[in-house]
Amino acid sequence: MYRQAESFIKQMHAELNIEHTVTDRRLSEIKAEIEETETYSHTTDELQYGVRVAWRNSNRCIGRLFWDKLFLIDQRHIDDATDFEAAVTEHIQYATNNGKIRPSITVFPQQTRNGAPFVILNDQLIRYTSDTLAEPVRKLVPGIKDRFLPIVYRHHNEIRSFRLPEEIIKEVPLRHPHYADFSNLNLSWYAVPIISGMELRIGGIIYPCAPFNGWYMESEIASRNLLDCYRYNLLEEIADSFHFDRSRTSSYWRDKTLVELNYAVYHSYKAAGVAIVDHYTASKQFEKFEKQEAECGRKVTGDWTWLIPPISPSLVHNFHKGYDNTYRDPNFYSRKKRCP
Ligand code: HEM
Ligand code: NRG
Repeated sequence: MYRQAESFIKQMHAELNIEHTVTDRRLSEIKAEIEETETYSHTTDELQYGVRVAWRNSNRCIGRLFWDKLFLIDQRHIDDATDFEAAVTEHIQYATNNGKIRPSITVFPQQTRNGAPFVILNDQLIRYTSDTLAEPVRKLVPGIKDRFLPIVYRHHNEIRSFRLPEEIIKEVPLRHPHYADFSNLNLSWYAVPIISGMELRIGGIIYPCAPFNGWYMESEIASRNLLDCYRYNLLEEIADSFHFDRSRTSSYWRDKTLVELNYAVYHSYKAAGVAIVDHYTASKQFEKFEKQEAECGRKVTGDWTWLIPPISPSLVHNFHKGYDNTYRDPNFYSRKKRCP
């Protein structure tokens, strides 16, 4: 634990040009705290810097240009279930900001030798009950009638759940500017993706409950959520709403549908005043991030299989280069394997 803390504090102080004497003082403080309590706690500044670097180190994320703008909501003091539910609700409201999405992270108490008071079992805070990915939560809470999943969480040793008030969940109706019949499908998607199934690790400390969000890239919704055969599987219905010729593969109806659906999602979010990025802009932003990191003398790590967009991948620069997929801390780690 001390060695991980030391490497984190040294990295932070070097990047922020903090004096050596301050570093030495902080390190001996941490050493004493670990000897006494088997752990230590971060100052607000350390947590602020730690969450931002965790985003910067997220190998699978194409949105990292804005890593140093991440907004921290420090809720490490919460131990009461009612306060916890209020804090989760507040995160959704603060982040949504009526469509002008604010990239944010709420950090709940860290893990100690007695475990941690809170863990969220949902993989995202907002998820439709009709989604195949809702299955693990539906098993835990049978008979859900709402459109959105309740939040299921562990408070110490007790599994609890609560409903989110629907009025705080912003959604976008999907329309196509040129294909009127597409709107007859009455499709919509929620505005803000808020990942709640990952744990955050900073300087040897584990935060098992630290939901975070940015905004969507259009292809996450259009190319994957709505079209994957194990998700909403809507390729044929959507192609028909565009009146494309599905009688032969060589009409390229699948590819045309994919492109027009990405176009529809992007313009629907724009029309609704909800932040979204297209895959070209995201990729350009990522290129800028790579240049910026090089200028700071840092190496960018990345997972090529996740960084390339699921539409026209070979038209963006990421496709044509390799990435080193080494994981560096601070970072976010998937907790899926251990969850029911
Ligand atoms: C993954 C975009 C903000 C951390 C991804 C993916 C995309 C993306 C497209 C791949 C998702 C997939 O294929 O399922 C963006 C955009 C953001 C943003 C456009 C806008 C600001 C953030 C923030 C954080 C973050 C604020 C953390 C503080 C991650 C992580 C993953 C990821 C950890 C991997 C998730 C996993 O393994 O399931 N991001 N992101 N991103 N992003 Fe971002
Ligand atoms: N593909 C998932 C969301 C994964 C993370 N994407 C982001 N993250 N944009 C989906 O719901 O489609 N973020 O923090 O903004």
